[in-house]
Amino acid sequence: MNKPPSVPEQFDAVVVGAGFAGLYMLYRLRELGLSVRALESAGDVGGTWYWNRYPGARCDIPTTDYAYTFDPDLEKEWTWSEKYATQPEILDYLRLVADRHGLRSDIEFSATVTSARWDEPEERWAITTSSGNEIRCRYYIMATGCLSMPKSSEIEGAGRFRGQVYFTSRWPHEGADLTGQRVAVIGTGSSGIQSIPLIARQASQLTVFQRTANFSIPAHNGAPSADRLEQLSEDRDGYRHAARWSRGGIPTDLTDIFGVTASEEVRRERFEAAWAQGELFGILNIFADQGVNPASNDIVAGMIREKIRSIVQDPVTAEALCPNDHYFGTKRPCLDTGYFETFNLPHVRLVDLRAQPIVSITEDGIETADESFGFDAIVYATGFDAMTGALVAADITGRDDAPLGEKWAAGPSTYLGLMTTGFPNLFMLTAPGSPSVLSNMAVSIEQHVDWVAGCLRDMREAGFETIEPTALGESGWDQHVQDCAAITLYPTANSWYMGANVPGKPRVFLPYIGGVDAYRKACDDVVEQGYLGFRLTGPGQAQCHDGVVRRMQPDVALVLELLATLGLPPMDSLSAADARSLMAATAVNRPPGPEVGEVTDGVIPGAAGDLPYRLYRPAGLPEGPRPLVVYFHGGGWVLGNLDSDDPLCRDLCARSGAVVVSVNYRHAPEDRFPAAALDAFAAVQWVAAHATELGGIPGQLAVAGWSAGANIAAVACQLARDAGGPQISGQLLICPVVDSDLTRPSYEENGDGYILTTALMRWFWDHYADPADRGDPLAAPLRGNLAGLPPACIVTADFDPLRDEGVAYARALEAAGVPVRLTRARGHIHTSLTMVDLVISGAPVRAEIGDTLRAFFPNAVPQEPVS
Ligand code: NA7
Repeated sequence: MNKPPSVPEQFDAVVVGAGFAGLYMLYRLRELGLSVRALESAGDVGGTWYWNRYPGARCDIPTTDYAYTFDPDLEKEWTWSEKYATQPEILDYLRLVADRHGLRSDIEFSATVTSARWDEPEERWAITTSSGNEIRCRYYIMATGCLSMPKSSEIEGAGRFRGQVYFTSRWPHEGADLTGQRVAVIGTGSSGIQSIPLIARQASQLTVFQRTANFSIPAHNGAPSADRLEQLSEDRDGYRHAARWSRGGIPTDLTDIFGVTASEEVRRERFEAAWAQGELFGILNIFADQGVNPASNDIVAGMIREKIRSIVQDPVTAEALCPNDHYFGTKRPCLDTGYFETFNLPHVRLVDLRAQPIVSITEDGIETADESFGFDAIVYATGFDAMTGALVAADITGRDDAPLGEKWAAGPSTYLGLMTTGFPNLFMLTAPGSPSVLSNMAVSIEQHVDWVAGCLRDMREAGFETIEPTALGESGWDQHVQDCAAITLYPTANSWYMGANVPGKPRVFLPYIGGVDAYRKACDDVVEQGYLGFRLTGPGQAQCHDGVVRRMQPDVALVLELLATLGLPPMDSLSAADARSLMAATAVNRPPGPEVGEVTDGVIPGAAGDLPYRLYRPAGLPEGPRPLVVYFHGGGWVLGNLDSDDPLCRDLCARSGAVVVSVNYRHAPEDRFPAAALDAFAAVQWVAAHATELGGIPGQLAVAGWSAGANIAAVACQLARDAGGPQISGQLLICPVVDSDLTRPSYEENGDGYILTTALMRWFWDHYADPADRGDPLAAPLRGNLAGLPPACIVTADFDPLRDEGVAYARALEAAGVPVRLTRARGHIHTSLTMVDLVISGAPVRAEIGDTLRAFFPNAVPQEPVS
């Protein structure tokens, strides 16, 4: 196979790696009729399953699902012997696949890629290998795995030890006989937890050095799950389809039970069932909110700790084995066979490195802050430079001689976890920004390989030869990946998902947590939209449909999906009474919002009769008067009441430290324009006049509102200015209605599908004001005199029909000399910010609003914002 370096071999494609991903990629490229060379540094196929030969190494996804599905005959012929297969069995499986499809003839083994350089004029990759060969190819595909680059040992003195040294990730092929030896294992991730019980069987003494206690549940290994086998035999295609469109790559009925609201009995029942089942996606699916809500997560974590305490006899050891520094699931949980039980053996000891850190490895063993240990062998189960390690180490240089490592110095950036700008025709399978390690890898690998193969086929058919993401497409995807992570608890942990296990590695959440199903849909949408966010070129032609494939906040998208399944009638098709009932019904099970110190209801005189109000006093603040915020609810002047915006008012109160007075006003069509606006002004006047008795600071008064409530708040500010009082410190207008012109572009772009529709807005106006009145500044404050108004905070949402008029009001206020803070709720809809604790991604925007409210009152006692 070797050729003199002066005559580079030419291929259409080079694939690096012959593990699960590389083998299937090779298969698909050959199927396309491309010439392909696969380069594999190991002596055989298998990837992860070639290297990780430590005792106890097994998959942690059930074998019924941890397999290729592209070859139906193989599926029928191959039978896994266990629920979780051992490394040798999985390696046998991959060898069989390679042989069955004659893949070995295109694989060069023991060939490590030393560099790859994009040759711009030739539009080809120039690849060199450890044997000095140069290979040239059009398409360069990294199938190098997510956990393939072992973390180098950063422990002081690691090279000094004179006994045997083993790495779980590079276990000797001939095995290691530890019989009668004094063995140390450093690391209690999956590799440590799987190997420790088996090493304990051989060692005369086993000392486990634990830096972080890890969550693990019993695998209950044995025969493959009868239930899954039955489902497969009944409808294999249906089962595989369900896996491809599932959250994690295994068919799972996602629960809608919330941990925080479930009864103790339901909690226990669900936990015990998951514990008995022994599957990762089961224990991660006890409650719908366990990945996002600390209180729900604590319920699961607490139950696992109970189990650990019930297994481990020595209470001190049990306590040290109980994880308590991260939320359950935020570091990869483990499946074990007798792990915790191992610590009941007399010759096994746990050393808690939090209590006595390792000072150094010595010639004879390990020295901690408290003790010196002598060992015959040290086993490092210290993990990997995950997800980016193997890619960066492969010395890839793209356009303008820019190395990938430099581009990713502050964290990886990819489009769809498949490609990255500046590196044309470089495909990365299961790279950062794709579900990969958070999913069943077998399903994710097949999806990535199929996407790449489909892309190359499409390019060939259209006559394109290069493909590269655009900067916009890629930055949009990076943002989406981080948005998805930000609403979960995952970024809080020092995990390898965050790069936190490797000293100096940037702290960025690496995989895509939005789900295999959502991810597959995004990849498909990109193709359907003409390779959105990619630039393609070929002889005499180029194509670029630039754009961002997912701009909406992921939890907002989930809310919209859920609403769509309810099949509710459009509000604008209902009577006002029915619309009010519908609004009340949809609010029934929503989260209540944060606790505040005190909530009292009362009545104030309005412009034409009493107006109910609800007052929220902040908790935990020093006694004494606080600034006041008069708040008006949304609902198009037709809907809404004190209850409808209760969670938002609690949130505003908690974040701002102000007393919030939410006031009802007369609604249309019973009381049409200008009743609501006049009530609002009357309410502001009354609250200002009664500031002291409401617990407020006289002269420190802001007005606020959402939607139509923001409309009347803005009008009240204009009326107060004209009337010479009361003095208003600031106006907070959240997604305000400020004009009756429904032709701005946002009414077109966001006119349908985002809860508030253009049709509904029209319905609201029809109920509220005659066409002749709609230009009156009391209805459309944008058309009024804006000079001398109080400082404003205007919040607009990207997917709101009202977005553009909010921006227009901000600009107009600024032009009139009014200080304005325009806050953009990126990726949000009109109702997002009111959905407290439901649309979690709204929290940072509400935090910003809280800051602005506090800034309206510079003389008030400064208060800590709620987190
Ligand atoms: P992991 O899960 O990264 O576990 C590595 C373990 O080694 C973990 O307990 C680490 O503690 C520990 N570690 C790492 N560096 C040190 C040092 N310097 N001193 C002491 N302890 C250390 O790797 P695995 O190989 O077990 O599993 C990887 C994945 O493979 C697994 O998630 C499955 O998906 C399959 P830390 O938690 O960082 O404090």
